[in-house]
Amino acid sequence: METKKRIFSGVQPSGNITLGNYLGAIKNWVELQDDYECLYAIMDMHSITVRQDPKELKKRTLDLLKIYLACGIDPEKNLLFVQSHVPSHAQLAWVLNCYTYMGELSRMTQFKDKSKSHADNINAGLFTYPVLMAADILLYSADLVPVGKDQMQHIEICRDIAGRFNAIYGDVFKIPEGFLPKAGAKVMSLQEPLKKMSKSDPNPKGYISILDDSAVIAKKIKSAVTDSEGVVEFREGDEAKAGINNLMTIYSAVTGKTMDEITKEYAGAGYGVFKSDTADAVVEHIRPIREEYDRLSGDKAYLEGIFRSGAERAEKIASRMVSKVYKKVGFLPF
Ligand code: AQP
Repeated sequence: METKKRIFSGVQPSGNITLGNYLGAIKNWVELQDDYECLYAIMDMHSITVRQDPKELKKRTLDLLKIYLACGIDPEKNLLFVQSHVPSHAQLAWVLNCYTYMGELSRMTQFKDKSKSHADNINAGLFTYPVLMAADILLYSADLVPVGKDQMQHIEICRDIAGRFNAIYGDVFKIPEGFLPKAGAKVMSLQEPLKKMSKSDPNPKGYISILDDSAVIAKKIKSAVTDSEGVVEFREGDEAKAGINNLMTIYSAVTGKTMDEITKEYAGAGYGVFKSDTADAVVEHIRPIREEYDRLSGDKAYLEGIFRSGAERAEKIASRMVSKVYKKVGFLPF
């Protein structure tokens, strides 16, 4: 029997899950769950590289599990767990830290961006974030890692670290591949369309949260920054069109229409109509997610069962890899 390829991915519970997180990652995961063996984690350890309110973090962790389920991730088919419940992540990350260079980490765009936006807290964890991410992936010998474009640089460094380790100790780690969605790989801020949409954006008008209500979504899309040309046309790389390119990306991702089809549909129509239809399409797309999320909110025991069994099953796989790595580097077994 042919064994399925393995997938690992995750999202940090560091804010309100955005349409960017959904289109760039979670929506894609749902499409992959039948053809791959999938592990989807809630990356709480990553999230504390930026200060979090402990109460909020706890709440958001459970909320994110509900979002995974509400988006259609089936807990019977996939392994769902919380990163901090599986100690192997921290254990492997430490070893990999010793096989990662300061120079390569200092080139990471996310580190540079977050050092600017959190200038009062440039901590070592923020710097070594990609090493923990490499551990997350390599622990499970994942073949593929579905991510948005912003995370591709971290996949590259993960591949470099794994290759370096393998060159010294033999074939220990599987070298993973990044996997981008067809549409929505990079959703931009609605207010600053040259910046990516982020859940930690201090301006909530810049992002759409999966849990925003319909009126809020419509208002945010209607006030999205565009240009004065009034032509609904996708022009890759044209900074002046960044706002409209972004809205077209969103519209295309939720309706499945191509850019050409959208351009034809809105020829001569102007931005008002297009924005209004985009808002409707997003609201309709999100509505069932929101409803399922609300339904799940009343079932704490069910959620707890999922993350408990997920952690046990994940640790079983991950601890085998940690033992192998410990042996390779020469730690005394006990
Ligand atoms: N704007 C985006 N467009 C497409 N994909 C995106 N992703 C994030 N933003 C976009 C993808 O979502 C997944 C989870 O991301 P994460 O939570 O691990 O961290 P992130 O990439 O740093 O996401 P945020 O929203 O920007 O979080 P904060 O503000 O906390 O840093 C990843 O697959 C990512 O590619």
